[in-house]
Amino acid sequence: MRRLLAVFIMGALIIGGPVAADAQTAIIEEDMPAEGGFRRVVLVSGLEHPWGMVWLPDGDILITERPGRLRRVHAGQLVAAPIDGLPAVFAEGQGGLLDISLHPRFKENARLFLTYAHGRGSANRTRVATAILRGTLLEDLRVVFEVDTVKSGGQHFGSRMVWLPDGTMLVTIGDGGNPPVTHKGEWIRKQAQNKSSHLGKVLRIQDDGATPADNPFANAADAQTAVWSYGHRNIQGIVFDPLRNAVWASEHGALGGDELNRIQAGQNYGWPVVTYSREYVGAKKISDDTSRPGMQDPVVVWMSAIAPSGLTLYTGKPFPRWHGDLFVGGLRSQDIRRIDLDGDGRVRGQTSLRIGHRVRDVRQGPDELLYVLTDETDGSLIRLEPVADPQSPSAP
Ligand SMILES: [Ca+2]
Repeated sequence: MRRLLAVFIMGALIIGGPVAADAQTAIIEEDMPAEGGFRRVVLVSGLEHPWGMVWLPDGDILITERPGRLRRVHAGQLVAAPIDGLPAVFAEGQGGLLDISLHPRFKENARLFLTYAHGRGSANRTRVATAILRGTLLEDLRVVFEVDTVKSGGQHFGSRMVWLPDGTMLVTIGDGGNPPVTHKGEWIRKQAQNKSSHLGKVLRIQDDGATPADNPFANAADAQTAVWSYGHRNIQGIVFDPLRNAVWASEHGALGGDELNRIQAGQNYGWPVVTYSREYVGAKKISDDTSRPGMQDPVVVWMSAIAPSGLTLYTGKPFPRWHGDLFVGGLRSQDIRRIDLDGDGRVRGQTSLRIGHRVRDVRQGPDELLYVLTDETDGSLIRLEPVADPQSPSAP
């Protein structure tokens, strides 16, 4: 990559022990060079804080709006009436109706899944619900999972969903919020290290909300059985990578210290014991340590926060240069970061797809183009389409 301004630090130098050859962290200190070869086409506008999207088998798109509505895009047009039958949501701060996902056997059962914030300002939590989509209506709405630990305030609900090839689902849950939010007399964010709380975790559940018997802590006395990985602050991007049989997640830090992690079952990703982040108030270091034995180092750290939300792996043909790369949405950076990966998942470089709006979600559509949701009162669905790019070796 041209002008890759990243510092690669060998994990061995930090933790002093044997590490795998690929145990390194790309620490991004500066803006990345702009990626070319695409144009932005606004397909739909007038979406109020859109958060997640999914394609139906007929090509229609369902889009969640954080205030609590589910919208349908049919034949390229936003259907005026929202879908009926949605659950009531706690729509304050970062809360509301959040992610959406189709059951792996949607064609047979018409089941979709929603995550949302439930409750009130003084007591709320993330829920996962499922319902059957019939035309303009959700039927048989059922809550299949809810976070065990009740929190206050409007921060850190997570909550992206992704299905694994075995038919189980990963769902991301935030740490409960920044100081001064407390739980049992200490900062609630410490719950990210407490395996007996769902806060600050990636969870693995079945489609009925039960926990699979082969979860890493299924038989541990001191853990919630749904825990898949822990030590997370707030993950709003997760994707399964079939090319490398890996799970990737983008995670909000506090002031600086946003992360991309390769998520492995049973592992501790450090928050808030190890982190590059600083406190919002006073910019004080949250920890003196950025790495410790027994904790997983991030693959990428953004020292100037991009505020990552939405993550996808590009596997299409229209952008051959991007094949096998990760695309990370940035709310604060108002761009999408292309993480150029080699076949083993090592970072080769990073570029910026300038969007000019807060990016809440980025996905690959069935037409193998990239689709973007912008987090605004008048938010948009944008499609990225290829154009001739002089940088591309295949360009004329
Ligand atoms: Ca971490």
